Amino acid sequence: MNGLSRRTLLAGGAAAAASTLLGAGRAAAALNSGDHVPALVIGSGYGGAVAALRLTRAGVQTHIVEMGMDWTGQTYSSMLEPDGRSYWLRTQTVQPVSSILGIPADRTITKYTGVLDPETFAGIRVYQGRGYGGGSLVNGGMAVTPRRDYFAEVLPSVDVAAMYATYFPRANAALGVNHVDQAWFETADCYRYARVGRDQANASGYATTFVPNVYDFDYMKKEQAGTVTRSALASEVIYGNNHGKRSLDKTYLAAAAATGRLHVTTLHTVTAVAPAATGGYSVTMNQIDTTGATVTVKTVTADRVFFAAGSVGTSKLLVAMRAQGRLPGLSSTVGQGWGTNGNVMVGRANHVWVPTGGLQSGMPAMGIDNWADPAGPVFAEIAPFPAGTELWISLYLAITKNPNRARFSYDSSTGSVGLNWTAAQNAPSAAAAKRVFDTINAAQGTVYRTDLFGSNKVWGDELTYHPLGGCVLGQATDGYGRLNGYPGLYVVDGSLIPGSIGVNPFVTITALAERNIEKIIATDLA
Ligand code: FAE
Repeated sequence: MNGLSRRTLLAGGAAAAASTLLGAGRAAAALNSGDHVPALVIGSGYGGAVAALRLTRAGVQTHIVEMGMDWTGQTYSSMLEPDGRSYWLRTQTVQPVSSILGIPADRTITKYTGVLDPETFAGIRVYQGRGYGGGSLVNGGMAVTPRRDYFAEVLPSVDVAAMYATYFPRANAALGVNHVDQAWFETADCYRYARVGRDQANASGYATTFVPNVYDFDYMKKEQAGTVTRSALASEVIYGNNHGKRSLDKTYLAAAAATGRLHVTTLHTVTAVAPAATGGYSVTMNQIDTTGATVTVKTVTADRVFFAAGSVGTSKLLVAMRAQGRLPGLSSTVGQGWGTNGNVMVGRANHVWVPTGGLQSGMPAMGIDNWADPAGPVFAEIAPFPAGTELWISLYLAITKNPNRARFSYDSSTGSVGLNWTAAQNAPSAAAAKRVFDTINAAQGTVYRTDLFGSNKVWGDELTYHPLGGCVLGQATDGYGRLNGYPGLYVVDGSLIPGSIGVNPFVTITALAERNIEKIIATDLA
């Protein structure tokens, strides 16, 4: 119980009482210095959204603090003509595919609190979403439940039967996961690239599988038919979708808001969490403007704090708090066990008589499943290259079983947190992917593109879309995400998963959060 009853939580605090509610049920008032709240969630991605929904439904006044913007009522920038809205506080784009035919892809933009952040460490660029909805705003929507045996291998302390009977179905339902109409897929122009990728893989002896998505496939059908405004078919994806996508702001977060107990403070970056003299935790945050400048610094207190800042955000914050002596009792394993989910990108050049389509849906619908191959498990998403013109390129984001891990550490001279992943650690990912794509190239008589990730470079191995770990379940926390030694502090996001899950990760992050928050509400908040 940690000395706090549900009645206290229900009573809320001054901030909760002072908030006015918008039509959607979300409180308009941002947090102010001195506020005391029952539950504060740092970040509004998958882990944060699950915590917010389940806490509010349990009657708890819940405050989300999110460093990015609330994009409700705003528009995202075009993928082909990116502007400041596309990147987080950058004056130049940092496109995952950095060049084509020797021509650099990046362009100058206005510095703004845009939606995609390619956070750059010494040996890896980690792409993350910034905004109310976290990664759901920028991701490809691929909603994949992991292989049961690999989930059990990665998280052996978790009851696998309960995950697959209860929490994965719960997550898939709440996320609005849907399946492409397979008959339509076979004829739709926008999925020619996926059919080409599938047929070439099958002809080389590899199995393929349809991949569910949170993008509304009925909406996409209408896009193809020309009866609605295009989004996935207008090359929109990594800078946000203006239509069609069931991002978290439209699913979990909207449902939490509908309880009338959700309070959201955006453009605020949490910088410190420490025990408060009066009990609970003191949480310090910088309110920023859209140039990234700090407008004011606020400190509030919270009875419970849920870390949902993502694998990188949560790990960085906790490692800094331990090093600065604010949470000195955190486990030495906080900051460890970080990995890239084995991500590596690669492009193949098709023959001129094998077009991949000038119109390509930004939402992938098909994957090559070679995970069962013990010599080098690979699950490769057949990715779009939505340049708006025929390029004859097959692009893939391969997920591999890369055993390498890295750790975050605090640099007291700069006050920043670094990550010691090295470029060499991606070698097993490229090696596993090479076996598959060498075979496909040999069967097709094709070659790799060597111009997409730098000059004369085959592998897009300096980036990841799938940061995982840094605060591993059962090591840095107990078996449900409680931070050891600090009652009332919880981790609920992708940092709990130790570096790899074998498929695109957000369904797993969501389902694990569902499992953990159910236990926490039942035992700590009863
Ligand atoms: P996340 O969604 O990153 O949310 C963390 C939130 O915390 C963000 O909104 C941050 O702005 C916020 N934050 C961070 N630090 C602070 C702070 N100090 N104070 C306040 N707020 C803070 O975390 N996964 C799939 O399963 N399928 C896909 O198709 C897929 N495609 C992807 C495509 C791209 C381009 C990218 C970047 C990712 C993709 N992912 C995909 C990965 C997926 O989006 C990611 O695993 C989840 O978003 C991680 O969820 P978390 O809740 O851990």
